[in-house]
Amino acid sequence: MTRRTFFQSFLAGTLASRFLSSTSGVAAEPSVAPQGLPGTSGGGLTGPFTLPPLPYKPNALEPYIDAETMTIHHGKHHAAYVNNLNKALAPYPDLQKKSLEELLQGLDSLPAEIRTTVRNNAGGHANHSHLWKTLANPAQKPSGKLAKEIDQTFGGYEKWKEEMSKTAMGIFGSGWAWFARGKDGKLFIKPYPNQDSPVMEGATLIYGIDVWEHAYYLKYRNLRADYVKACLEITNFPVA
Ligand code: MN3
Repeated sequence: MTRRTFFQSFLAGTLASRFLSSTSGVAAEPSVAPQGLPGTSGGGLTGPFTLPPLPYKPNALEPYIDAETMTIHHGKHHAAYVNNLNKALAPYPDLQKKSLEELLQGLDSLPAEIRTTVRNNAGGHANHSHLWKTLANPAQKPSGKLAKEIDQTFGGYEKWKEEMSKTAMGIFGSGWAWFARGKDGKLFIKPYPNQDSPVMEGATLIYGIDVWEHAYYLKYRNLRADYVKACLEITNFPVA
């Protein structure tokens, strides 16, 4: 069985077929409601938020991140955050008009019964939507003004990588190491638990390392350090 055949039979769901079709050049199937994930969305629910397509093929980041991990991470995990968020917001038409940033920065004002669900799933949707856009193989290193700021703030790109690695390795359990720009304009690197993110503080995401085991366990097993090292080889910084 080829790798591709394996994926197609393994991920025979609607989402996966659409995903594979859209990334392999085959004509996309007509738009259908998102597939329900067991124990999550309840199925067929549409809502204000949608899963963005991966901006490259699932194997584009090999050998650093394998295609199977990318396919499941995007098509199952990220999709579940989107579905769960839509489901939580379904009884609240006014909240459906809010952006991810507005939801994450206004958690305290949300109804108590959906606050944690929105925190986890709007966070997950925002974090992963940013993540896919900021990975590339080969890497696009920081340039221009951002490169200068990284030099000034961290003492150079290699030192920045060390700080990102240390932060990612220091997280106990699931979370993210985020490199971001605060509301005060300053760059920082900080660990966040679960799907929390600098967006909650009004900061702007630049680069994150997802240290949930779902991001690496198929390939790297328990070797988080090797996965973190790989993440720092596929950074995609905008040309600045
Ligand atoms: Mn993840």
